Amino acid sequence: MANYYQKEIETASPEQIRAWQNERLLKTIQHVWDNNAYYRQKMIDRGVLVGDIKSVDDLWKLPFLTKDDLREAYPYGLMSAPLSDCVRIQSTSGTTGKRVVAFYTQEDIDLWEDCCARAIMAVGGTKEDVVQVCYGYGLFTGGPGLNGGSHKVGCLTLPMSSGNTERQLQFMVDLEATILCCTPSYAAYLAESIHEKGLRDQIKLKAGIFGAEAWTEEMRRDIEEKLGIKAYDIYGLTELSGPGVSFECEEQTGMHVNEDHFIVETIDPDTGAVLPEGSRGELVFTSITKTAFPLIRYRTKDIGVLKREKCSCGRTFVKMSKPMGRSDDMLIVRGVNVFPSQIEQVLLTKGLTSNYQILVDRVGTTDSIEVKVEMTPELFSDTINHISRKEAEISDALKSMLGITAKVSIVEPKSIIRSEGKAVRVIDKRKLYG
Ligand code: DLL
Repeated sequence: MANYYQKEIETASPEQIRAWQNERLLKTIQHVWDNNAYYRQKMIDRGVLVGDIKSVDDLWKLPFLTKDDLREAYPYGLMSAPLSDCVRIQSTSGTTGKRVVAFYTQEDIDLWEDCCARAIMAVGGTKEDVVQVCYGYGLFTGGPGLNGGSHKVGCLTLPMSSGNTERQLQFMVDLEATILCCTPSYAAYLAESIHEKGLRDQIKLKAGIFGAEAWTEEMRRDIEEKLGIKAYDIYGLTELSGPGVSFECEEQTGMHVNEDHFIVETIDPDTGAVLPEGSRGELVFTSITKTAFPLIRYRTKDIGVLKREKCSCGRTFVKMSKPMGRSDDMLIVRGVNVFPSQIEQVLLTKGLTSNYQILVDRVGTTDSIEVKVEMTPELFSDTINHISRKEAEISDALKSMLGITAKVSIVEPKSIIRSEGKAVRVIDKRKLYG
């Protein structure tokens, strides 16, 4: 039986959802026009006035917003409510350039937490559950978002934040946590530690809500098997609120976009043309219920596909595929596009783990790519010969997946640094040379 936080909304008819979107879009555009000089100027430059937008069908007329706009308008340029109405900021972990800062009124936080509550209930969460939140707290949205959602459902919430794995495991066992919220890479690390400490029989987890970074279906199966749970995906970004822009239901076949709060489009990343639903493209979101920091046609750089079909859970919101990788994450090696997720898929299919790292370098004018992956306990007792054969086998599989040759090195257990938040999968030394 499907479990909902706001059943009438989550299962509303497509006509009803469209009606909400039309009404809220118009309200948002008017609000932004009145309160945000930066976006108003963008509209004027594009020759669009408020009156030109009569419904969602006119969305394409509006200018895009990008992360560069957010950086340019930093810190207050895209705030659309008086400072006195704003109660919180969150920020991206951006390592280069200016950070992106998002603002929230109390109502914005409230609606965001509702989205996270929907995600928790979609995985079967009820007030009987004990939710262990080990996303980072603070500026990162993962901890605060899921924490708020868990409170709304009425779950006992463990605000662990990231790191301190020993303590995570102690609370997980002692307090009998049933739902785990963290990045998939940290979930894999926790699973590994649980096995090493022989705690598998003492944990009561039934579900995990994992997101904030790309992860493959192979990694999902690996985590599910190791922890004996169902692993669900959750997507979001700071600029749009945080986690809960979309979330997976029991069907585990893509994430329902909270369409009463966000309108989603897919566009051709090169031309900006809107693509029909079902085509692979860059995901673009328009927030339609936010006050402090509404974003119109925000380009995420995440590549995905939208599917509007009947879901067995009863939800009517459109589903987005797992983002197939950010256009930012894509490596171009010897002219070939390489996504880390493709490499992960090969490694896991070949019986290795998600403890891997991709090193890209350039010698002279030639790019080189090396994949380091840790040995599994089975391989550890194998002969050097056998390990070399395994390396060659993986290299062949990568060649057929990517079309280029990658050096594969099976390295000692525990030699690749574990991640407590978003994993760093790629070290691109070419960038160091400028
Ligand atoms: O990662 C918000 C979040 C927290 C989502 C916890 C889910 C769970 P940012 O740090 O601003 O926000 O990063 C946003 O992370 O544009 C995607 O590229 C990536 N991302 C987020 N969720 C997923 C996911 C949070 N489920 C950026 N799968 C986004 C793949 C994801 N990538």
